[in-house]
Amino acid sequence: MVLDSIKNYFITHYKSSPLLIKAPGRVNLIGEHTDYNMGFVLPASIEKSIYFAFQKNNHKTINVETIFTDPEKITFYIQGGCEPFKAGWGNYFKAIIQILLKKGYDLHGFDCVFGGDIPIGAGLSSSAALCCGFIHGVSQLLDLSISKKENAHIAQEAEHLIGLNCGLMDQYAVLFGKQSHALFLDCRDLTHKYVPINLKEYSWILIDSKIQHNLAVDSEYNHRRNSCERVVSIVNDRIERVSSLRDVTTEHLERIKLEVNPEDYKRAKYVLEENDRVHKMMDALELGNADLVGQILLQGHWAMSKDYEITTPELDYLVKTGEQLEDVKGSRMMGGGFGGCTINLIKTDNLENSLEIIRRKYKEETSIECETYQLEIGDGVHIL
Ligand code: GAF
Repeated sequence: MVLDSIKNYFITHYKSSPLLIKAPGRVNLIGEHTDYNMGFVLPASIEKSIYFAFQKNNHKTINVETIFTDPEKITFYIQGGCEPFKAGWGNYFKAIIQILLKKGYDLHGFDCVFGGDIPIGAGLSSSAALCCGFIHGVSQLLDLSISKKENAHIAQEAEHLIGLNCGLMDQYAVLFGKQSHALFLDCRDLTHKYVPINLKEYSWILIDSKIQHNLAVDSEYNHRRNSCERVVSIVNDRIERVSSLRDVTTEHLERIKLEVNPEDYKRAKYVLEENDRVHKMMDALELGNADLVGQILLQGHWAMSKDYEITTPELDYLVKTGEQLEDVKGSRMMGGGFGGCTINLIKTDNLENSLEIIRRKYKEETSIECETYQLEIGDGVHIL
């Protein structure tokens, strides 16, 4: 539906048949805040996406517009600079255009209309979809031959310019995702492999707490990263040369425990344990053991709640409610934190009943109507 609206709008207003790009959002099964610590993650690209329509123009300007959330048309100049704009999304395109120009890419001039159905601030990485989809579209339209790897790094740099010192999980999930599979990514050497995640008799369900986050504005995300970096630097000073938490062991942590501030210690310990959980999850999925998968989800959630301290009371309530239901094997908050969705593994038989209970209890507790979606895993960014 969104795609049709964009296509029709483009044809009516720009009088041509555009190049169309689909850029998915992502979920993450496990491995939260491990990417910038060079650890492991297990995300997947989803059907909910941002769609882009592109055409070249002869005006030496880049016109980007959306008719959906924050409708606005922004004009950027290929010599650099742009007209003043209000919409938050404009900052991402501004940053990307700046980076592409700095890298020496010739951007000629083009028009772009975009829009999508990824809920914003729901932990489904609409910003990575926005950045990676735009970069891919520009590259295809203008024959720039930007590889997926370079795309991921440009999109990450754009996030950093805007203020979120994120890792590369979201960009890799959005670019390399594959239908019906999760993507196991080693964030140090950026190698990946695909993992089937179908568990017989169970469904993966997303529950949107409707508490929206804006990680680039909340400084809490960057504070977590700083905590991890402080621990790495103490291990470096006191024990041995390490370049990230990936090289730090539990023995290292115990040896420096008295020298690190207790909060940083707790954060680092969480990251080490979360990396282990990614491997445990891979094993549990391979065994097709839904109980074990559920337990790992729950361990991950409560560690994020108590040690990394990035959940909210609403998300904790959703997870706790699921824990009381026999058919819910487990759930956890997903993404950077401070709002967004939980991912849940729920018995397919009687699924609607389980969801009904969760929706009702959540409403009673918080007065908020949560939204539930069946997880559909689609392919990474591609031309339509
Ligand atoms: C956000 C970031 F963008 C990712 O890089 C990752 O750190 C994630 O939070 C937490 O796992 O989505």
